[in-house]
Amino acid sequence: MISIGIQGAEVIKTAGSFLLASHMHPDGDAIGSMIGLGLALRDIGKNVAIISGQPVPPSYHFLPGSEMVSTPQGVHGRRFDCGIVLDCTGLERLPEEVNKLFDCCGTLINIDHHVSNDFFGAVNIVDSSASATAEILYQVLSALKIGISPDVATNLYAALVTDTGSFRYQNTTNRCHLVASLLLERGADHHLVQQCLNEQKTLASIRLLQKGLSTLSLDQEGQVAWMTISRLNCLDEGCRMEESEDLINYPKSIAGVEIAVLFKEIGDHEVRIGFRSKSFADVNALAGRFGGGGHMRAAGCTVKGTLQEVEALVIDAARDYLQKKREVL
Ligand SMILES: [Mn+2]
Repeated sequence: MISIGIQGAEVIKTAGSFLLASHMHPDGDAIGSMIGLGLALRDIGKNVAIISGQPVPPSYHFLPGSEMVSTPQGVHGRRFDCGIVLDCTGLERLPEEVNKLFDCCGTLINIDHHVSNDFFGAVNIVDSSASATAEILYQVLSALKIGISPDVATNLYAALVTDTGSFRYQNTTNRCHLVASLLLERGADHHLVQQCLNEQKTLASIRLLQKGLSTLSLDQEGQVAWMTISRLNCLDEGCRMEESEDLINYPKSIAGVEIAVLFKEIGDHEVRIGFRSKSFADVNALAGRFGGGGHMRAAGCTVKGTLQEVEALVIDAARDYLQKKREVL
Protein backbone atom coordinates (compact mmCIF):
# COMPACT_ATOMS: atom_id res chain seq x y z
CA MET A 1 0.00 0.00 0.00
CA ILE A 2 1.22 3.48 -0.80
CA SER A 3 1.30 6.28 1.69
CA ILE A 4 -0.05 9.69 0.72
CA GLY A 5 1.30 11.32 3.86
CA ILE A 6 -0.53 13.81 6.01
CA GLN A 7 0.63 16.78 3.92
CA GLY A 8 -0.56 15.26 0.64
CA ALA A 9 -3.97 14.37 2.08
CA GLU A 10 -4.32 17.84 3.60
CA VAL A 11 -3.44 19.60 0.35
CA ILE A 12 -5.91 17.58 -1.72
CA LYS A 13 -8.69 18.07 0.85
CA THR A 14 -8.24 21.82 1.31
CA ALA A 15 -7.24 23.03 -2.17
CA GLY A 16 -10.08 24.47 -4.22
CA SER A 17 -8.46 24.52 -7.64
CA PHE A 18 -6.24 21.96 -9.36
CA LEU A 19 -4.10 21.89 -12.46
CA LEU A 20 -3.40 18.37 -13.75
CA ALA A 21 -0.86 17.42 -16.40
CA SER A 22 1.33 14.59 -17.61
CA HIS A 23 4.33 13.89 -19.85
CA MET A 24 4.77 14.79 -23.52
CA HIS A 25 3.03 12.50 -25.98
CA PRO A 26 0.68 11.17 -23.28
CA ASP A 27 -0.11 7.43 -23.37
CA GLY A 28 -3.17 5.62 -22.05
CA ASP A 29 -1.99 5.68 -18.43
CA ALA A 30 -1.21 9.40 -18.59
CA ILE A 31 -4.55 10.26 -20.22
CA GLY A 32 -6.72 7.89 -18.16
CA SER A 33 -5.04 9.03 -14.94
CA MET A 34 -5.46 12.74 -15.70
CA ILE A 35 -9.11 12.43 -16.68
CA GLY A 36 -9.96 9.89 -13.96
CA LEU A 37 -8.49 12.09 -11.22
CA GLY A 38 -9.95 15.22 -12.83
CA LEU A 39 -13.47 13.79 -12.84
CA ALA A 40 -13.15 12.48 -9.27
CA LEU A 41 -12.02 15.90 -7.99
CA ARG A 42 -14.75 17.66 -9.95
CA ASP A 43 -17.34 15.28 -8.46
CA ILE A 44 -16.45 16.56 -4.97
CA GLY A 45 -16.80 20.19 -6.03
CA LYS A 46 -13.21 21.07 -6.91
CA ASN A 47 -12.26 23.34 -9.77
CA VAL A 48 -10.14 21.29 -12.17
CA ALA A 49 -8.17 22.08 -15.33
CA ILE A 50 -6.40 19.34 -17.27
CA ILE A 51 -3.76 20.39 -19.76
CA SER A 52 -1.71 18.53 -22.30
CA GLY A 53 1.00 19.67 -24.69
CA GLN A 54 -0.52 17.49 -27.41
CA PRO A 55 -4.24 16.91 -27.97
CA VAL A 56 -5.74 13.63 -26.77
CA PRO A 57 -5.21 11.12 -29.64
CA PRO A 58 -8.52 10.18 -31.34
CA SER A 59 -8.14 6.59 -30.10
CA TYR A 60 -8.78 7.89 -26.55
CA HIS A 61 -11.74 10.13 -27.35
CA PHE A 62 -14.05 7.35 -26.12
CA LEU A 63 -12.92 8.02 -22.55
CA PRO A 64 -15.70 9.78 -20.63
CA GLY A 65 -14.47 13.29 -19.81
CA SER A 66 -11.84 13.43 -22.57
CA GLU A 67 -13.22 16.85 -23.55
CA MET A 68 -11.88 18.16 -20.21
CA VAL A 69 -8.32 18.08 -21.58
CA SER A 70 -7.29 21.47 -22.94
CA THR A 71 -4.22 23.20 -24.29
CA PRO A 72 -1.87 25.23 -22.04
CA GLN A 73 -3.20 28.42 -23.70
CA GLY A 74 -6.67 27.57 -22.36
CA VAL A 75 -5.60 28.22 -18.75
CA HIS A 76 -3.05 30.95 -19.35
CA GLY A 77 -2.93 33.52 -16.55
CA ARG A 78 -4.93 31.43 -14.08
CA ARG A 79 -3.63 30.44 -10.65
CA PHE A 80 -4.21 27.08 -8.97
CA ASP A 81 -3.99 26.02 -5.33
CA CYS A 82 -2.47 22.70 -6.30
CA GLY A 83 -0.67 21.24 -9.31
CA ILE A 84 -0.61 17.48 -9.82
CA VAL A 85 1.79 15.89 -12.29
CA LEU A 86 0.89 12.31 -13.20
CA ASP A 87 2.90 9.44 -14.69
CA CYS A 88 5.91 11.68 -15.28
CA THR A 89 9.51 10.96 -14.17
CA GLY A 90 10.66 14.58 -13.97
CA LEU A 91 9.55 18.12 -14.74
CA GLU A 92 11.74 18.18 -17.87
CA ARG A 93 9.40 15.59 -19.41
CA LEU A 94 6.52 18.08 -19.30
CA PRO A 95 6.03 20.14 -22.44
CA GLU A 96 7.76 23.49 -21.81
CA GLU A 97 4.61 25.61 -21.88
CA VAL A 98 2.95 23.19 -19.42
CA ASN A 99 5.99 23.26 -17.13
CA LYS A 100 5.79 27.06 -16.91
CA LEU A 101 2.16 26.89 -15.79
CA PHE A 102 3.17 24.96 -12.68
CA ASP A 103 4.90 28.13 -11.46
CA CYS A 104 1.35 29.45 -10.96
CA CYS A 105 0.40 26.55 -8.66
CA GLY A 106 0.52 26.36 -4.88
CA THR A 107 1.69 22.89 -3.81
CA LEU A 108 3.11 20.59 -6.45
CA ILE A 109 2.18 16.90 -6.10
CA ASN A 110 4.01 14.19 -8.05
CA ILE A 111 2.14 10.89 -8.54
CA ASP A 112 4.06 8.29 -10.53
CA HIS A 113 5.19 4.67 -10.84
CA HIS A 114 8.46 5.00 -12.82
CA VAL A 115 11.66 3.77 -11.09
CA SER A 116 13.49 6.71 -12.62
CA ASN A 117 11.19 9.32 -10.96
CA ASP A 118 13.29 12.14 -9.50
CA PHE A 119 10.89 13.22 -6.69
CA PHE A 120 10.38 16.73 -8.04
CA GLY A 121 7.20 17.45 -6.06
CA ALA A 122 6.65 19.10 -2.70
CA VAL A 123 4.60 15.94 -2.12
CA ASN A 124 5.74 12.75 -3.85
CA ILE A 125 3.47 9.73 -4.12
CA VAL A 126 5.75 7.41 -6.04
CA ASP A 127 5.55 3.62 -6.07
CA SER A 128 7.60 1.82 -8.70
CA SER A 129 5.93 -1.49 -7.81
CA ALA A 130 2.61 -0.18 -9.18
CA SER A 131 1.68 -1.38 -12.66
CA ALA A 132 0.33 2.03 -13.65
CA THR A 133 -0.14 5.50 -12.20
CA ALA A 134 -3.87 4.72 -12.21
CA GLU A 135 -3.24 1.86 -9.74
CA ILE A 136 -1.74 4.41 -7.31
CA LEU A 137 -4.60 6.84 -7.97
CA TYR A 138 -7.17 4.22 -7.05
CA GLN A 139 -5.44 3.86 -3.68
CA VAL A 140 -5.15 7.64 -3.21
CA LEU A 141 -8.86 8.18 -3.93
CA SER A 142 -9.82 5.30 -1.62
CA ALA A 143 -7.60 6.55 1.20
CA LEU A 144 -9.12 10.03 0.88
CA LYS A 145 -12.61 8.50 0.70
CA ILE A 146 -13.24 10.25 -2.62
CA GLY A 147 -16.01 8.44 -4.51
CA ILE A 148 -15.23 6.61 -7.75
CA SER A 149 -18.00 7.00 -10.33
CA PRO A 150 -18.37 4.61 -13.28
CA ASP A 151 -16.74 7.27 -15.52
CA VAL A 152 -13.75 7.63 -13.18
CA ALA A 153 -13.50 3.83 -13.01
CA THR A 154 -13.52 3.48 -16.81
CA ASN A 155 -10.65 5.98 -17.13
CA LEU A 156 -8.52 4.31 -14.46
CA TYR A 157 -9.30 0.87 -15.89
CA ALA A 158 -8.28 1.98 -19.41
CA ALA A 159 -5.02 3.26 -17.93
CA LEU A 160 -4.36 -0.13 -16.30
CA VAL A 161 -5.16 -1.95 -19.53
CA THR A 162 -2.70 0.16 -21.58
CA ASP A 163 0.20 0.02 -19.13
CA THR A 164 -0.11 -3.74 -18.61
CA GLY A 165 -0.78 -4.58 -22.28
CA SER A 166 -4.22 -5.92 -21.32
CA PHE A 167 -2.79 -7.62 -18.21
CA ARG A 168 -0.03 -9.45 -20.12
CA TYR A 169 3.18 -7.67 -19.07
CA GLN A 170 5.32 -8.59 -16.12
CA ASN A 171 4.08 -5.55 -14.15
CA THR A 172 0.69 -7.30 -13.87
CA THR A 173 0.53 -8.14 -10.18
CA ASN A 174 -1.95 -9.41 -7.69
CA ARG A 175 -2.63 -5.80 -6.63
CA CYS A 176 -3.11 -4.68 -10.21
CA HIS A 177 -5.78 -7.36 -10.75
CA LEU A 178 -7.33 -6.47 -7.41
CA VAL A 179 -7.60 -2.80 -8.37
CA ALA A 180 -8.97 -3.79 -11.80
CA SER A 181 -11.58 -5.92 -10.09
CA LEU A 182 -12.59 -3.10 -7.73
CA LEU A 183 -12.83 -0.70 -10.69
CA LEU A 184 -15.13 -3.15 -12.50
CA GLU A 185 -17.22 -3.32 -9.33
CA ARG A 186 -17.51 0.49 -9.48
CA GLY A 187 -18.82 0.32 -13.01
CA ALA A 188 -15.75 0.47 -15.30
CA ASP A 189 -16.86 -0.43 -18.81
CA HIS A 190 -14.55 -3.33 -19.70
CA HIS A 191 -16.18 -4.00 -23.07
CA LEU A 192 -15.88 -0.37 -24.19
CA VAL A 193 -12.22 -0.17 -23.12
CA GLN A 194 -11.17 -3.42 -24.80
CA GLN A 195 -13.07 -2.65 -27.96
CA CYS A 196 -11.83 0.93 -28.25
CA LEU A 197 -8.22 0.18 -27.36
CA ASN A 198 -7.72 -3.10 -29.16
CA GLU A 199 -10.25 -3.33 -31.95
CA GLN A 200 -10.44 0.15 -33.44
CA LYS A 201 -7.22 0.27 -35.40
CA THR A 202 -7.17 2.28 -38.58
CA LEU A 203 -6.36 0.57 -41.86
CA ALA A 204 -3.49 3.07 -42.19
CA SER A 205 -1.94 1.88 -38.92
CA ILE A 206 -2.06 -1.76 -40.09
CA ARG A 207 -0.38 -0.69 -43.36
CA LEU A 208 2.26 1.09 -41.26
CA LEU A 209 2.75 -2.17 -39.39
CA GLN A 210 3.30 -3.88 -42.74
CA LYS A 211 6.05 -1.38 -43.60
CA GLY A 212 7.52 -1.61 -40.12
CA LEU A 213 7.68 -5.41 -40.31
CA SER A 214 9.72 -5.17 -43.51
CA THR A 215 12.47 -3.52 -41.41
CA LEU A 216 12.40 -6.21 -38.69
CA SER A 217 15.95 -7.28 -37.81
CA LEU A 218 17.48 -9.77 -35.43
CA ASP A 219 21.06 -9.77 -34.14
CA GLN A 220 23.40 -12.72 -34.60
CA GLU A 221 22.72 -14.17 -31.16
CA GLY A 222 18.99 -13.87 -31.71
CA GLN A 223 18.51 -11.87 -28.50
CA VAL A 224 18.00 -8.33 -29.82
CA ALA A 225 15.23 -7.61 -32.34
CA TRP A 226 14.24 -4.22 -33.70
CA MET A 227 12.08 -2.30 -36.14
CA THR A 228 12.18 1.21 -37.55
CA ILE A 229 9.43 3.61 -38.53
CA SER A 230 10.47 6.53 -40.69
CA ARG A 231 8.58 9.79 -41.02
CA LEU A 232 8.16 9.06 -44.70
CA ASN A 233 6.41 5.75 -43.92
CA CYS A 234 4.05 7.56 -41.56
CA LEU A 235 3.38 10.28 -44.10
CA ASP A 236 2.82 7.75 -46.92
CA GLU A 237 0.18 5.94 -44.90
CA GLY A 238 -1.36 9.10 -43.46
CA CYS A 239 -0.57 7.87 -39.94
CA ARG A 240 0.35 9.75 -36.82
CA MET A 241 3.54 8.50 -35.11
CA GLU A 242 1.50 7.61 -31.98
CA GLU A 243 -0.28 4.93 -33.99
CA SER A 244 2.96 2.93 -34.06
CA GLU A 245 3.04 2.58 -30.26
CA ASP A 246 2.24 -1.18 -30.09
CA LEU A 247 4.56 -2.22 -32.90
CA ILE A 248 7.34 -3.00 -30.44
CA ASN A 249 5.40 -6.08 -29.38
CA TYR A 250 6.26 -7.76 -32.70
CA PRO A 251 10.06 -7.91 -32.26
CA LYS A 252 9.45 -8.73 -28.58
CA SER A 253 7.23 -11.69 -29.44
CA ILE A 254 10.05 -13.60 -31.23
CA ALA A 255 11.27 -16.67 -29.33
CA GLY A 256 14.72 -16.13 -27.81
CA VAL A 257 14.59 -12.33 -28.00
CA GLU A 258 15.40 -10.59 -24.74
CA ILE A 259 15.53 -6.94 -25.83
CA ALA A 260 13.15 -5.42 -28.38
CA VAL A 261 13.73 -1.94 -29.75
CA LEU A 262 11.49 0.34 -31.83
CA PHE A 263 13.04 3.35 -33.58
CA LYS A 264 10.72 6.15 -34.58
CA GLU A 265 11.95 9.11 -36.55
CA ILE A 266 10.17 12.01 -34.87
CA GLY A 267 12.06 14.94 -36.40
CA ASP A 268 15.02 15.97 -38.48
CA HIS A 269 17.89 14.08 -36.88
CA GLU A 270 15.76 13.08 -33.91
CA VAL A 271 14.77 9.52 -33.09
CA ARG A 272 12.46 8.31 -30.33
CA ILE A 273 13.42 4.87 -29.06
CA GLY A 274 11.25 2.39 -27.19
CA PHE A 275 12.79 -0.57 -25.35
CA ARG A 276 11.14 -3.72 -23.98
CA SER A 277 12.79 -6.65 -22.25
CA LYS A 278 11.39 -10.08 -21.68
CA SER A 279 12.86 -11.55 -18.55
CA PHE A 280 16.16 -10.23 -17.19
CA ALA A 281 17.54 -7.20 -19.06
CA ASP A 282 17.18 -3.84 -17.32
CA VAL A 283 16.13 -1.55 -20.16
CA ASN A 284 15.68 1.37 -17.75
CA ALA A 285 19.48 1.26 -17.32
CA LEU A 286 20.00 0.87 -21.06
CA ALA A 287 17.76 3.85 -21.87
CA GLY A 288 19.58 5.75 -19.12
CA ARG A 289 22.80 5.57 -21.18
CA PHE A 290 21.01 7.78 -23.70
CA GLY A 291 19.43 10.17 -21.22
CA GLY A 292 16.10 8.31 -21.01
CA GLY A 293 14.49 5.97 -18.52
CA GLY A 294 11.29 4.25 -17.49
CA HIS A 295 10.93 0.79 -16.01
CA MET A 296 13.02 -2.42 -15.87
CA ARG A 297 10.97 -4.02 -18.67
CA ALA A 298 9.84 -0.95 -20.61
CA ALA A 299 11.75 2.27 -21.17
CA GLY A 300 12.46 4.93 -23.75
CA CYS A 301 14.76 7.76 -24.78
CA THR A 302 15.25 10.30 -27.56
CA VAL A 303 18.55 10.44 -29.43
CA LYS A 304 19.82 13.00 -31.98
CA GLY A 305 20.98 11.65 -35.32
CA THR A 306 19.66 9.98 -38.45
CA LEU A 307 17.71 6.73 -38.18
CA GLN A 308 20.73 4.77 -39.46
CA GLU A 309 23.20 6.42 -37.05
CA VAL A 310 20.95 6.04 -34.03
CA GLU A 311 20.04 2.45 -34.92
CA ALA A 312 23.71 1.44 -35.13
CA LEU A 313 24.56 3.20 -31.87
CA VAL A 314 21.68 1.83 -29.82
CA ILE A 315 21.76 -1.74 -31.14
CA ASP A 316 25.50 -1.84 -30.38
CA ALA A 317 24.75 -0.72 -26.83
CA ALA A 318 21.99 -3.33 -26.42
CA ARG A 319 24.23 -6.14 -27.73
CA ASP A 320 27.10 -4.93 -25.58
CA TYR A 321 24.81 -4.95 -22.53
CA LEU A 322 23.72 -8.56 -23.19
CA GLN A 323 27.33 -9.62 -23.94
CA LYS A 324 28.41 -8.32 -20.51
CA LYS A 325 25.49 -10.17 -18.90
CA ARG A 326 26.61 -13.42 -20.59
CA GLU A 327 30.16 -12.92 -19.30
CA VAL A 328 28.89 -12.60 -15.75
CA LEU A 329 26.93 -15.85 -15.99
MN1 LIG B 1 2.40 4.72 -16.66
